[in-house]
Amino acid sequence: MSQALDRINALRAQLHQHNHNYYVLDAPSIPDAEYDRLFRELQQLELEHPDAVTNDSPTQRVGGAALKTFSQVQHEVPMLSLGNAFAEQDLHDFVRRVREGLGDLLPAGDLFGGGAEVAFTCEPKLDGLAVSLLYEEGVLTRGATRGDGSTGEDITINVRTIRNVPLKLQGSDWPPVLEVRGEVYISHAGFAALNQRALAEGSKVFANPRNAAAGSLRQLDSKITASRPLEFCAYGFGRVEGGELADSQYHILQQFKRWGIPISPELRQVSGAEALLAYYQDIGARRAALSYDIDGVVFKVDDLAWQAQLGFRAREPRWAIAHKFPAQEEITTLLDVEFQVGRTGAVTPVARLAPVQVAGVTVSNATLHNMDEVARLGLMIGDTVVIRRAGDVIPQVVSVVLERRPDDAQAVTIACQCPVCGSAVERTQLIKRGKGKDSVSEGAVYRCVGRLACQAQLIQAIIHFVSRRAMDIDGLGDKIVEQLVNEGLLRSPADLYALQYERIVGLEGFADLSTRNLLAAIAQSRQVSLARFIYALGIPDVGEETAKLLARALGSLARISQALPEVLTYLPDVGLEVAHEIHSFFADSHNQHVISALLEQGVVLEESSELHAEFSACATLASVLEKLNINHIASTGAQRLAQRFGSLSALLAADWLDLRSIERFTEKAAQSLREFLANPANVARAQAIEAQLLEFGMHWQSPKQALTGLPLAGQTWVLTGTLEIMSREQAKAKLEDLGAKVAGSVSAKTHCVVAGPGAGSKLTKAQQLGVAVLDEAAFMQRLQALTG
Ligand code: 9MJ
Repeated sequence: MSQALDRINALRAQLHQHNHNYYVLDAPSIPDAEYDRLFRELQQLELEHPDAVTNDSPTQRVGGAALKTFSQVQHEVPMLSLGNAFAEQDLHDFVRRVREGLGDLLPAGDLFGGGAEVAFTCEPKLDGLAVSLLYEEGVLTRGATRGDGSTGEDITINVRTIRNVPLKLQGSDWPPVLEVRGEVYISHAGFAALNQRALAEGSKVFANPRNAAAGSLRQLDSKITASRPLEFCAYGFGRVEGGELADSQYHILQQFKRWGIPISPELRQVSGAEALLAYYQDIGARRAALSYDIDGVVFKVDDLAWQAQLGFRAREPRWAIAHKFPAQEEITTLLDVEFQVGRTGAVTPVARLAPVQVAGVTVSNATLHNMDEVARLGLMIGDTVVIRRAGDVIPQVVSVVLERRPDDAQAVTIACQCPVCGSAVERTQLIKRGKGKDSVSEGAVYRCVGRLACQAQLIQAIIHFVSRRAMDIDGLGDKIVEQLVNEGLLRSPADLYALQYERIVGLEGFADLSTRNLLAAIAQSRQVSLARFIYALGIPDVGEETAKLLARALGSLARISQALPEVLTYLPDVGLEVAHEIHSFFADSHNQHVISALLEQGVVLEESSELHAEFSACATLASVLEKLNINHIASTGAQRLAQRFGSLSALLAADWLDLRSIERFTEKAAQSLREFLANPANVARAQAIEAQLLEFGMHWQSPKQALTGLPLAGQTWVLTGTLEIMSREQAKAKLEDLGAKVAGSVSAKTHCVVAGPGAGSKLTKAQQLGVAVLDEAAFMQRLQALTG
C-alpha cells in the first residue's frame, strides 16, 4: 500500500506540474499521449485504493456525481462590486477623490506643490462571473459564486474542473488560509468551439461567452462543466489567515502567479491619471484582438495601506474603479428576416434591423444561425430586440424585449422553396450512432436541394473552387465570377475550362490582355494536387485539413469517391457525420457529372497510387468489428473476436459453441452477435467494409508494423521557445501525424529540435550534443516537403 501511495503522490506531483506548464505557462512539457498515460495510471491506482483519493487529485477535474442543489456559502469578507467611470471626466474625478482621501499619507511632491502621483494597477475587466476560491494549506477546498456579495453558492465540484485553476498551490510560502478572487470566463475560441459542437449536436447555441460561462458554472452535473472551455483569472483576495500577503495589489498578483494562479498578462503598474487614460486607450484599441470579451478596464490603488485608508462607500471600494468601454449591446427593431443561401445550400436566416450604433459601428444585419435559434429566441418580425457586438464577432441577436412586442408582430417562417432558385428546401438530418442502431433526428439546418442549378450556390461554389487555397486561379475575383455566371457562361465549375476568348473579350472590364491573362491563369490551374482538388469541390464539412488527410491517406480520387462511410471513419478526426457527407457527395449523380466534366476538360490530378501507411495502420479486423456497432461488443470484445477468428469469414462461419469458447466473452455479447449476424443486411455490410479495405490494399496486420511506414517514424523531436506561425499543439500534432514522438527534453537520442524565439536551455543542450536545430521557417519548409 505504501508503495502504491508513493506512486500516487509522485504521479499527482508530475500531473500538477504538467497541468501548470500547459494551462498557465502555455508551454507543454510532455506529449498529450504521455500525459494521458500518467493520468490513467493514477486513475487506476485510485480505483484500487479508493481511500487514497483526495480532493486535490488531478483525476477530480473530470467531474463527479451530480448534485441536487447548491448549498449556500457566506463570504466572511464581502465580495465587492466596482463603481463605474464612463467619461474621461469620471476618471479625473476618481483620481481627485483618491488624492483627497489620502490627504497627509500622500508624500509631498515637487517644489511647485503638484504632489506625488498615486500608483495604480491596471487590468482588463473580464466579462465573466466573479468567483471565490478558498485554499487551505495550499489545497483548493471550496469554490463559490459571488451571489449578492454576502451569500453565494458552493460550486466547488465545478471549479475543480476548470483546467487552469490549481487544485494545489505551487511553492510553500502561501498563507495557510488564502481566498483568491477572480473571474471565470470563456475565450472567443472556446465559445466558437462550444457553439459549433452545439450546432453539430443539434442543441441550443449560447448567445454570448458570458451566458455560456454562467450556464456552465451553474451546472449541477459537474461532468457537463468539465466539458466546457472555462478559464479563470485572478484579480484579488478575500480571507487571509496564518500568514501575510505582499503590501501592494501588484505584488500580491505576482505572488499568485508564482503559486500557479493565473493572472492577466495585461496587468500593469502605473502612476497618475494620464497613464490610466493611456492604458484605457491602449486596451481599447486592442480590444477586438484580445482572445476574450472585456467590457472595460479596472484601476486599483496599488498600496494596500492606502486602500485601507480610503475604505468603502456602500459596497464599492473608494480605491478602485471600472472604466467602461462604450456599450456593446443596444436595442433596435427587427424589420424582417431574410434567408441567404450559402455554398452548400444551407439556408440561413439573417435579421434585418433598424440601423443602430453599437460601440461606434452601425449595425443593420445580424446572423440568426438557424431556425432553432429563431425558435430559441422566440423571435417575431416587428419585435424589439437586444443586439450585441463583441470584439470582431458578427453582431448577434441576444434576446427579445417581450413587453414591447407590437400587436401586429409576425411569425418567422422558412419557405419550402429556395428564395433564389425555387427548388425545394429540406431539413437536414442528423445521424447519431447508438449501440446497435443509428438514430436519425432532425438537424437545425435547412438546405436548398437545387445545388448548382441554384444561382446562389453556383456563384459561391465557383468562388470557393477558384480560391487561393483551392484551385488558385489568379485574377478571378468574386465580382467576375458573378458576372460570368450572370452572363450564362458558367453553369458549373467545369465550364471554367471551356471558356473561350471571344465570349469574354468585350464583356465589361475585359480587354484583350485581361482576357488572355484570365484564360492563362485558368489553364495553369489544370494541373493540381489531389488535396486541393478535393477541397475545391466544396464538400460540406470538408475543410482544407480534411481534404489533405483524405488525399494523403487514400491517395486517389477513385478511392476517396468510393469509400464507405465506415471506412472513412478510420481517418483521424473524421466522424460518422462527416463520413456520410463525403460519401453522399460522391454518390450524388449531379456531383459525379461535374467531376467527370472537370476531368474531361483536362484537369489532371497529382495522385499517388499507394495507400498511406497511416491509414492501413489502423484498419484491423478488431476495428472493423468495433465499427459494426454491435450491442455489448466494444473494443475489448472486438479484439477477442479478432484474435480468436482471424478473419471475417471465419467469424461468419462460427457457431454458438465457438463463441462460448472465447475466454471472457460474455453470454450477452455472444447472443447479441448472433442476432446481428442473423440479419443478412448486417452481414452484407460487414463484408462490403472488409472487401473495400482489402481492395484498398489493407492487410490485417499489427498497427505498430504499419506505422513504421510514416516518414518520421522512430524519430524524437523537441519543440522549444515561442512558435509564431503554428501553435505548439498544432506543431506537435503535425509531427505525430508523421510518425514522430514529441518529447519535453533534449537528449542524445533527440533527432531534431525546433527552436522559436526565447528558446533557452533546451536549445543550448541541443547545440552541446550536436542535435539538429531548425527555426520555425525551416521547420515549416520541412513539413511542407513531407506533406506536400
Ligand atoms: C474583472 N472583472 O476583471 C475586479 N475585475 O475588483 C477585475 N473585477 C474587481 N477586478 C474588486 N480585474 C471587485 C471586482
